[in-house]
Parts: sequence; structure tokens; C-alpha cells
Amino acid sequence: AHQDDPAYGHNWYGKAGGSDIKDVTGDFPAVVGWELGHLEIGAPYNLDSVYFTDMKRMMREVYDRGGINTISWHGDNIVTGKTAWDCAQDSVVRSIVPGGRNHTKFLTRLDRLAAFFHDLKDEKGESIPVIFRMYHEHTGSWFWWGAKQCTPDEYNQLYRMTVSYLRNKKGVHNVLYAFSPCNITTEKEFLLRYPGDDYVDIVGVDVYCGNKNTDETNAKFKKEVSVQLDIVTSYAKKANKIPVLAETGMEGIANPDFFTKVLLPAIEPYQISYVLLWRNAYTIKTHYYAPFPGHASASDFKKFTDMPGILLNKKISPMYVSEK
Ligand code: BMA
Repeated sequence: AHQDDPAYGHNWYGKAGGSDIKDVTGDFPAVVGWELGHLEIGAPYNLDSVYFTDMKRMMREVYDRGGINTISWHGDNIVTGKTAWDCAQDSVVRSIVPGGRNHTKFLTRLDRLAAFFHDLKDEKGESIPVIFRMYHEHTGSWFWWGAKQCTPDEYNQLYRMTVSYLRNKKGVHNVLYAFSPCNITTEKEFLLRYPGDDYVDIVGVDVYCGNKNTDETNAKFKKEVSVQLDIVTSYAKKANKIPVLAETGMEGIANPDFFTKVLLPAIEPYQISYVLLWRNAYTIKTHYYAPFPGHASASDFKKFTDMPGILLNKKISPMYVSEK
């Protein structure tokens, strides 16, 4: 999986059929990530300059080829009008949950999300199912819904309220909810800020590798993946959820063998549904997590995607016919 894969890549923006993953491997990712940040305030494009009308069209293209769309949401801070990263207050969530002074205003933001989900239709007019991974990395403290910004109870209320509103009030039924904390060390910690099995379909974790290619960095990443996927996959089994590695990668990929020597051994012991590499920004030249043609890690990435357990779009698509 790759965030924003069809929308832009390291050297391009808005090219029909474009995909850094396809340029390197010959196939599209099976799962494509999208970002809704700024949809909630009625903007025409998201915080990474992807127009929502284009996004809906590209999501349909992914769906039509048998792929799966997963959506993140770095929604603005409703108190200050600044970004999702504005953590100056610890009362934003409290002001949003039922009884809070921004509750009604926040629901109008959710209305815009609901309209977007309702708009996702295939050519027969049927709803396209998508994954929505909201309020992520909440065990960190860099978003207004983070661990230092609200109590566990407030976080869980926010999550439940959002699901209930979209599902019951707005009749959104084409969404699976994905939950992804970060830096967790125990199942207890994982479950402290967890809205409950009725509100979550997919459980995962976000883990990144440090961007310096050293033995320490690689070992640290492998350890963090293993500790957290142990928790996630064992909980998924118990609670009948789908486990994933919701966000990962090494910014700038300084290690040409990152994919087969670091990521692959880290995930190999686990049965997870997808692994999502974060975006290849076209405006920030050092901000990319998947290779593009000519990058030192391109051949290693191709090797990684040729592994029998790693499936790109063709192999998950209903149209796929096995070569043998
Ligand atoms: C972050 C970075 C930002 C981006 C944000 C939302 O991790 O990639 O540049 O705006 O995600 O997609």
C-alpha cells in the first residue's frame, strides 16, 4: 500500500495512470491511502493539495481495478483554526464531545465527511467500500487528539461519537473503521485508548524507521514493529479484527536494502492484511517512503514485492488469473 500513490509522486503531480510503485514494479499497489485533511472545513483540496473531486475519481479507479482505498484524516483544530498538529490546548476534544461547546460545530465538519463517503459510487451507482482511519497516532502527543491533549475517556468518546454519527445519523454504511496507535508496549496500553470492538474493524499500528541507515536504527525499527505487531495481531485474533501495519517506511530510504533486509524480516512473522508506505511528496524532495525509477532502493523494492507473501494490485484483483 502507498499513500496518495495515484495523485502524485516524487517528480510529478496529477498524471493520468501515474504511480511511483508501478513505475518501479510494473503494478499498482493493492491498497491506496488518501487524506481528508481540510475537507472538514469545506476546502476544495486537501492539506497536501489533492482536489477532493480528483480524489473521488481516483478512488473509483482504484476500486474498479480491484484495489482497496484507505483514508486518513489530519483534520484541523476546531478551537484555534490551526492544523491537526496544534497541541497548545488540552481541551479541544472535551469541547467536541457531546455537551461540549464545539459539539454542534464539529458535527457540521462530520457532515462534510459524510457527504464525501456518500459520493463514492461505482458505475452502477453502488457505494464503494472504503477504510477510514481517523484520530490515529493518538498515543503520541503531536495531534490535538493525542495522549497529552485528552483523557482516555474523552478520546474514546470522540471516536465513538464520530462512528455513531456517521453510521446512525448520516447513514454512512460503506466505511470500515481502522484504529492505529503508535509507540505502544503492552496490550493494556493499546486498550486504554480504544473505543471498543463495536467501533473498530481494523486494528494496526504506525511505526517508522529512523532515516539514518545504521545497525542501531534498523534494529530499533525491527524491535518496535515486532513488539507492536505482537500486540496488534494477538488482539485481532481474539477480537476478530483485521490486523495491518497502518503506516510505515524510512523517510528518504537511505538504506538501499531497506525493503528486503529491514522491513521484510520485521513483518514476515505476522499475518497482516496490508503494509502502507507513507507518501512521496512532490514538493518536499527528501520526503518520500517508496522508491521511484532511478532510486538506489528500486531493485530491492522490486525484489520485496516479488516475494510470495507480498501482493500488489493484480494479485488481489478479482480479474487476476494465476500465471501457472
Ligand atoms: C505528514 C507529512 C506532511 C503531510 C501530512 C498529511 O506525515 O507527510 O507533509 O501534510 O502527513 O498527509
